[in-house]
Amino acid sequence: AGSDNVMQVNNKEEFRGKKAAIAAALQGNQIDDDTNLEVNEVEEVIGEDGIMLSPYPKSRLKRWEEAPFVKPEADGLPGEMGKAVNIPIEQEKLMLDKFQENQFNLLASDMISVNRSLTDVRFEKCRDKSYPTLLPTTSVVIVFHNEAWTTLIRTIWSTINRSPRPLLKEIILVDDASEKEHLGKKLEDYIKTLPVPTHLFRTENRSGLIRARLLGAKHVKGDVITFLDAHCECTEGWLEPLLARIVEDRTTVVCPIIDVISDTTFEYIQASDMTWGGFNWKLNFRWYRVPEREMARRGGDRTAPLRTPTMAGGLFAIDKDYFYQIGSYDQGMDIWGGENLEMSFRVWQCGGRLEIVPCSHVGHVFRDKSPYSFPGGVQNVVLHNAARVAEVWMDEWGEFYYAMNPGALNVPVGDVSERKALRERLKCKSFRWYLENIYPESQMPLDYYYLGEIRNSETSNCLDTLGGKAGQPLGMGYCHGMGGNQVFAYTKRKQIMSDDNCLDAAHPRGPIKLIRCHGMRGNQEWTYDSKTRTIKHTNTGMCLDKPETGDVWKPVLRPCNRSRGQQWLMQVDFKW
Ligand code: UD2
Ligand code: MN
Repeated sequence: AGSDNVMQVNNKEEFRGKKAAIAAALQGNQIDDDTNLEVNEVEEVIGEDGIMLSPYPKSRLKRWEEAPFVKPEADGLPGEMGKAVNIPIEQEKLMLDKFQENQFNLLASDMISVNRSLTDVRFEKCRDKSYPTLLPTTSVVIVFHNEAWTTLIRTIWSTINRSPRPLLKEIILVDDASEKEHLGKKLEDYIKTLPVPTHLFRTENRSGLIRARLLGAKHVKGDVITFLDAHCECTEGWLEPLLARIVEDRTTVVCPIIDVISDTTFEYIQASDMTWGGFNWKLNFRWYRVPEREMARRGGDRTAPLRTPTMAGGLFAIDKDYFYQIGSYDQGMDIWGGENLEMSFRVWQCGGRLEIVPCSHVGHVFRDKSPYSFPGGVQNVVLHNAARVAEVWMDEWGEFYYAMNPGALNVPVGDVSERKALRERLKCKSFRWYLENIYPESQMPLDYYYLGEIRNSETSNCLDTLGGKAGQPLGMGYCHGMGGNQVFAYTKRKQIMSDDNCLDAAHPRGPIKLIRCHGMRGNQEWTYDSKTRTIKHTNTGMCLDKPETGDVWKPVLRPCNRSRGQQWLMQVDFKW
C-alpha cells in the first residue's frame, strides 16, 4: 500500500512536525487512489518469523477422554439449562439493593445452583470434531476483587465439571485484596473440599487485575495458562478445542466465544460467532462484525479458528513458556483496562497469532458499570494504561488516542523503557504492519492526510460530533482546541472520520450524519480542495456549508458557491 503520506516517527515532537508536513501536502492536494489489500497479500506475511517454540515433548502431554460431564441433577432451583431467573415483585427492592454490590443481580445468582446445567450451545459440527488424543495440561487462573460468592464458585464448578479431568492441572485463585468476609477463611475451607487441586494466593495490597494475574501465573504448573474472570460459566467441550489449537502451534493465543450471562436475569445467551475484537480511537475494546475476507480465508467454515485483531482480555489460553517469552504483561498497568489491547498488539506484532475458537464457549457476566473502587480514580487509571499501549505499540497512530482523549496528556504514563526494549528485543513489527496485514478494516485509518479540527472560515466555529453516536447528525461548536469531539481525520479513502463514525450524507439537502464508516466511499466520500478550502460531497456534488440561520449548530449541504461559509480550514493547531 502506498504510504508516502505517513512516515514513521519516534516521539510526539516528531509527530507534530509530521503533522505540519501533512498540512503542507494538503496544499498540493495530491490525492491518489485508495489501495485495498487483497486477501492473499494478508495471508503470506503471517508467521514468517518471531518466537519459535519446539513442540511439546510427548511425555508432557496427557491422554484425555470425554469430559466426565456430570449433568447436575435438576434440583428444582431456578436458572437450570441457563434459563432466566425472574425475581418475584415483592423482592424487587431487595434485588435492587443487592444489585449495587456487584453491579449484577446477586439475588438471582444466589438462587441458582453453583452447579447449574446449561444447554450445549455449540455448532453441530463442533460436537463431531475430534481433537488430538494427547493434549497439554492447563492451570486455570482466576483473579478477583470482592467477587460475589455464588458467581465465583459457579465459575470454579463449571470449570471442574466441564473440563476433561486429566487436562485440568489445577485451579489458581488470586484474591486481589478483597474486603469481603466470604472470600477469607470460608473460601480457604471450601476449596479444600474440591475434587481438583485449587490454590489460593492473595496480593498484599490492591494490585489490579494485571499484576494479580502475574502473581497467579507465577504458580502455574500446567503447560498452558487459561485465564478466566471470576463470573464465568464454562460450557461442555470448552477446553479441548483451545488446547488442541495450542498444541498445533504454541505461539497461538486462543479465546473462546464469550457468551453473555445476563447481568439482570443470569440467562445464558449465546453470542454471535460473526463478531471479532477491534478498538476505537479512545482505545476501548469493541466488538465488530467479522469481515468477508476473514470468512473467505476460513473457506466459509464457521467452526474454524477466527483470526481476531484484538481480544476482550478476560478469557484466553496461552502456552506458559510463550506467555513469558512474549513479555507476559506490562507491570506498569494498574487496576483494570488496556492490558487486553496491549497483549493483542504485542502478540500480532511480535510474530504470534490471536484467535477466537468458535467451538469453545464460555459465558461471562457483562456489566454496565464497574462495581469496585479504582484507587487513583477511574479516569486516571484507564487513561494511564491506555497511554502505555499507545506509547509502546502504536507508533504514530498513538496520536489518535491523544487527540480523542486530550486529558491523557496530563496523566503520567510512567516508565515505558522496559516495554520498548522488549519490542526491540523481540524484533516486533510496526503498527503500520499490523494495520495493513491484520486489521485493514480498522477504525484507525491506514493512510490519512490530516488529523485535527475542521474550522469554518466565516463563523470560526468547528465541526463537532457533540458526542453523538452513530445515526445522529453532525453538529458544530465554538472551537475549543481540545480535541475529543472536534477531532476529525481526513483519510486517503476520502472519508471524514471521527472515531469509528464517518460523515455521511444520503440526500443533497439531507442532514449530514455520523454513520459507522463502511470504507466503501458512497455517501461517505468527500473531497477537500485545499486551495478553495471547500469540502465537496462526491455523490451529491454539493458543498459542506455553515449552518442555516434556523439551526445554527447543524452544518448543511448546499450547491457550491464559493462563499466563505463553504470554506473550511483543516489546520494543525491543537492547544496541547
Ligand atoms: C474486560 C475483561 C477483563 C479485563 C478487562 C480489561 C472479559 C470478559 N473481561 O472487562 O478480564 O481484560 O476487560 O482490563 O474479557 N479484578 C481484580 N482486581 C482489580 C480489578 C479487577 O482482581 O483491581 C478482577 C475482577 O474481579 C474480575 C477480573 O479482574 O474477575 C476482570 O475484571 P472485570 O470483570 O471488572 O472486567 P470486565 O469483564 O469488565
Ligand atoms: Mn468480567
